[in-house]
Amino acid sequence: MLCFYAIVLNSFSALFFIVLNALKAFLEKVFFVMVFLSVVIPAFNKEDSISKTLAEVKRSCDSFKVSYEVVIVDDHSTDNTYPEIVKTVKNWLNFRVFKKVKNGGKGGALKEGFFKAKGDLVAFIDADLDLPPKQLKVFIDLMNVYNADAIIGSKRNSLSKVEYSSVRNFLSWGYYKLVRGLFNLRVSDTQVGMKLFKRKKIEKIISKVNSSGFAFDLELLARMRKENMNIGESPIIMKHSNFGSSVSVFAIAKMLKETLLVYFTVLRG
Ligand SMILES: Nc1nc2c(ncn2[C@@H]2O[C@H](COP(=O)(O)OP(=O)(O)O)[C@@H](O)[C@H]2O)c(=O)[nH]1
Ligand SMILES: [Mg+2]
Repeated sequence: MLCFYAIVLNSFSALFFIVLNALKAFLEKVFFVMVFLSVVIPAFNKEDSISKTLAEVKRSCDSFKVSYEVVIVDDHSTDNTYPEIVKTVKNWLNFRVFKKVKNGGKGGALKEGFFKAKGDLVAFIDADLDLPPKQLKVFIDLMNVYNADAIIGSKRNSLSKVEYSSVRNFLSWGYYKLVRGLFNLRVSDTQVGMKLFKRKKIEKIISKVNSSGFAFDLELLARMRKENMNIGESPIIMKHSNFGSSVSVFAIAKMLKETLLVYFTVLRG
């Protein structure tokens, strides 16, 4: 008799676990399918702005009335960025945070965030409020209108409103000329920290991107162009450096080196 009860109990527990696993797989599948928009935010030493940015991203995305998630990648910040993120998002279930064990540059963080993202559309946005997140809605609408594979922000669009220091303006202009000279990209600005992509369209391409610094965006766009993808532009509102900048002489030198590498590997390769 005891043996009979043991067999029944065993069968019930086995059945229970099978049902539980099936339910878990089902919920994961439903949740996976349901995410329309993933917002990826690379964060490096942004302790002053990160909480405000995340709150604003939440407010904006809630107002879009779409299913969304936010993926934050802390690139081994040396200040209080990571604890600030954890404290801010602790009750927001659709916000996930990852911390890199070593600083690897903005491009590396974006790539990691992209592969964690589940949405049909993936947006990259900067971790400060230089670019108000609510304008992402314009990017989504433009993507629909043009059936584009990507919509990228441009400071040079005639409708853009940009507040920028003259030094940064000059550097940006110089980089634009360099990129125009080297690449036939047909975009007016590769570097704005707000971009939107169709995940399925760039999944394979992004895994090939090698630039880990600020030239990541350029390499991704160059590779997309090579595959004849449709890249559209959006006007932006941008007020630079509400919260300081991490663009150093070292970062610029790395970016120029990576840009030349992209020229030789992607274009010529
Ligand atoms: N992951 C990562 N992100 C970075 C790094 N440096 C800058 N960023 C991010 O890149 C974005 C733009 O940087 P920011 O300092 O605001 O530059 P600026 O606005 O162009 O002057 C922000 O989201 C930063 O957190 C880095 O080394 N690693
Ligand atoms: Mg900034």
